[in-house]
Amino acid sequence: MNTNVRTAVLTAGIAAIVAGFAYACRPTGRQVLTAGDVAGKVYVPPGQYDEYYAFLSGGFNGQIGVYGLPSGRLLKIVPVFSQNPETGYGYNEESKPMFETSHGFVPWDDTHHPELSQTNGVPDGRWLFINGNNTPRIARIDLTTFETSEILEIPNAAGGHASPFTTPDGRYVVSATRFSVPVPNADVPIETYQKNFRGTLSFIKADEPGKMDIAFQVLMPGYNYDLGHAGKGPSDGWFFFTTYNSEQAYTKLELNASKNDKDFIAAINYRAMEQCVNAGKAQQATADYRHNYVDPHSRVATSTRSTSVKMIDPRDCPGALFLLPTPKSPHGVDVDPTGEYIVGGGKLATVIPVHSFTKLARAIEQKAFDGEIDGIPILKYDATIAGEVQNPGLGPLHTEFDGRGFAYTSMFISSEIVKWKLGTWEVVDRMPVYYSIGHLMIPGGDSKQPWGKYVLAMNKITKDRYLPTGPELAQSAQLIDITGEKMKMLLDFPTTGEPHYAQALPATLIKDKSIKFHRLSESTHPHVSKAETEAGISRTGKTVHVKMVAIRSHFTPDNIEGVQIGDTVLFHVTNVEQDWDILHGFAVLGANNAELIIGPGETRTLKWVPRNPGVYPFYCTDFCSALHQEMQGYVRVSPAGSRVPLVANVSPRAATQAARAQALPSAKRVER
Ligand code: RUQ
Ligand code: CUA
Repeated sequence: MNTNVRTAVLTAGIAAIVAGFAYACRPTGRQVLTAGDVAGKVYVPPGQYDEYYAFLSGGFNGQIGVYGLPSGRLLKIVPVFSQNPETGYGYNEESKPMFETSHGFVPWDDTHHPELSQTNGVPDGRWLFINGNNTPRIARIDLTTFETSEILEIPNAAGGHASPFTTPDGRYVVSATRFSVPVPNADVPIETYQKNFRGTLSFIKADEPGKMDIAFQVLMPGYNYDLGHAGKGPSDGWFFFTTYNSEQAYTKLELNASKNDKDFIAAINYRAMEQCVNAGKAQQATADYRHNYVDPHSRVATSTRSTSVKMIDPRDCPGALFLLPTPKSPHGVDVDPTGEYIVGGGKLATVIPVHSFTKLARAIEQKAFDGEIDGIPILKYDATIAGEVQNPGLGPLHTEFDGRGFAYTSMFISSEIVKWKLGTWEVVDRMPVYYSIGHLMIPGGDSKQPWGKYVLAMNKITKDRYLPTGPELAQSAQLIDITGEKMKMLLDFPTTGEPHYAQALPATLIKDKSIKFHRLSESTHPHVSKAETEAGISRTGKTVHVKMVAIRSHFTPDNIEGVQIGDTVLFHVTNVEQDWDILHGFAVLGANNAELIIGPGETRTLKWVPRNPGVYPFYCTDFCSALHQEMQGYVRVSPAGSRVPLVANVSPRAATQAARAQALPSAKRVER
């Protein structure tokens, strides 16, 4: 058979397998625990807490779902790359800059990989990072507030998929381009792919809030880059990335990127690369990217533009980058807790290949090379491979570890989790999952110290597992007990969006650091009202600023007159409550962009451009108190040029101040 025919047969075969397996496998053979046993293991009695926080990517909804484990209860949605009406994120004026990119305002992206910050290779509960896949970005979520506090755009990249995996010392998170593109991007024929298209690996400084930035980028061959993980222990200082499409196809990748028996894991000694960069071996390359950051005191986001990065060609740093042949179109690359084993997930491979770091280091020393690509030496497969897990199932994707010497690999095509032993490579258990598992997650399961009590399966297809809800069903997670020799299925629970990957850690590492309210006394918001006496109204040209206070159960002011057609009204509403979980909302009839939700001690701004004269009510949208329904007010809007004076019923002191501030502009207006 020539290669094309063989590939076609293989692809057809895979398609048939996918179709056959994807949802045909109902529970078979396996002893399922009785309902009573299982219920006891996932039951969290009313008033008690879950043992773990789990952070599940929301996939195409651009958010993160925070769940308690083992109950599977949804605790919160943290909006990251998508506007969210539940919090007003991306609608209120303070948070809009978080969506600024070199392409303008991008309020919806695709999240894939949550990654907890680590100290000494162990999740520390300070931050969570997650990637935006489409317009490549990385966000930092502050785990004291469960809010997105920082977003960095990744330039010279297209599709930030292998991202944002962290180094054990927390200095860097990474992002590798999924799609190769011209670097810098340029108008070239697509058929010049091999000549003009390149990949980049980005190392991003991540250990200081507010200071995320590209430390350096590494120029790579024009492949697709899929996933990455840092070395640890003996392999600390190295980073491993999977590549596929080493064929460098640019059309019908399904076929044309599945020809080679092996693609590569790129192994990069990033400390050596860093030294080369510091020694001036990198070029200053043009770039265009944004860094968006929420000031912790004003809670106002700003967006800053940068226009260059340090870019290094591996040829200028010999000995820092190698390619490890790995079968076949590998997807995941996972490093075991000891740091010795590097597991590839060859989605079209029939084995799970495991490289040894010791052998890798020796192979480099002995120059056991098999040619090179763009100056990057290719190591001999036999020189680095530690073993292959035989007959693991079909479609190995991702591997996590329990810290007791076992690995768990998700098998997409055969819809199962396979447990195998590190070192002997023997399969010791299998658990069917429903259906078509992508990632799996053990709390701390990609770190030096897994809390190996559960594995969570995150499945792409739900089919018949829940009550039908039309053509689109909830995505699905399944919780499995891994404390015994055999895995035990405990729980199905639906998830929001597509939970590509997740991270989890013991709740004790986070829960006591959670902030209960923002201190009003520390607010530096330019339009804060720290007391009702500071509320008021003022006009600058055609902009009306309303400084408003929300407190149980009224707004100050609650009646506003003198707004005219042609004005832009900015309601700066401060929730002056200093109490946990007391939020207020603000909605005004006809506002196009949003409502507000205002946390205790916070100031949020709603922009409103009234279109017709009339009287418009506003009210609190968050049921805050017994008299929540009384929490309302009116704005009177008059025609342009009207003589209705600008007034708001605030406290007498505030009213005098406002009148003084108004004296000039309103006199002018009367003359018009
Ligand atoms: S991926 S299903 Cu986007 Cu992490 Cu593997
Ligand atoms: Cu304030 Cu309801």
